[in-house]
Amino acid sequence: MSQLSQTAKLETLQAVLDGLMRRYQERVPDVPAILQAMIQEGLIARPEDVENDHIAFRTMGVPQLGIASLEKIFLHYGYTRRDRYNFEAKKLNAHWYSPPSPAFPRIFISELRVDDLSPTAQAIITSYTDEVKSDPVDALDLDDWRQVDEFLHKALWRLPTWSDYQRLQEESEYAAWVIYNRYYLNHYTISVHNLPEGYDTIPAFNAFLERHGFKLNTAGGKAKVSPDGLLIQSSTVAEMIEAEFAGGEKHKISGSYVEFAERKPLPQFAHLPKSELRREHRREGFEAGNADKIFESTYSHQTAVRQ
Ligand code: OOG
Ligand code: NI
Repeated sequence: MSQLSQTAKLETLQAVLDGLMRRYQERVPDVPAILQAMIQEGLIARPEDVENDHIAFRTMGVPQLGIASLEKIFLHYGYTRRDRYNFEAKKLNAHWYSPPSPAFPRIFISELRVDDLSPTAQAIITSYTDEVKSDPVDALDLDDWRQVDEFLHKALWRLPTWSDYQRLQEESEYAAWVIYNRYYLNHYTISVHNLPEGYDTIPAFNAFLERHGFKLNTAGGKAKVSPDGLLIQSSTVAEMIEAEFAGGEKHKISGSYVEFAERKPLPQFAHLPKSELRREHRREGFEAGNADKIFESTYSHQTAVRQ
């Protein structure tokens, strides 16, 4: 049973999100650079004016970790589990979560189906994840934001070796990403549909980003469009981070990226003027076909343009 009132819970959630965003902005220089370009062209007055459509995490699908563990944090703060997605070729599962109030971003959590990998890759992954003996979220006081903040940014297992990282990457780029980056925020998502005209669609916003020199993920085309045409997404290619591996060896690897989302009004609200459109009037949820390509924002065939 939680001891906190609903208001105190939302304050705790806000503190956890602020902590995630602080580390994320430091690790992804594209974030402050994009916000600066948006201010410079008059799209927003302050960074806080950006609407964050959703944030995303990646996890290792082993019994004591994975979606079932990480989601407990956000369910505790009032998030609701929504649709499940299955990415056959990438061997991933995912869920999205709707927030306790529209003031908070949606959350997307995916997990690697470790059991579906080769015995060699499974042995590498479990040699790290076996260091976590029981579900670590169960040991946290979720009403204490400092405990959650520390947990989300601490090492869950020893520093990987460069050879393990490379072996995993051959078989699953996602696995390699998680073995190093763990629960660091994978991306946050700038909502474009409420921006001024000329910037409020994904094709227009992509043009703005490219004019400023940002590199977009081209997998499946720069704009990923849902079959109903109402959810359009794009993303930058992940930032390269200087990563220290076991033994002090350093290599540049994929870190996190930035996503952009346009949610068009549902057909029954399409007649409303833009000023009257609220979140509930627009396309909700996610789209497996779009997500499948957005995952590739950290894959080497995309990050090659950053090397
Ligand atoms: C998540 C990719 C999917 C979306 O909005 O559909 C996604 C990831 O790269 O971990 O973010
Ligand atoms: Ni996303």
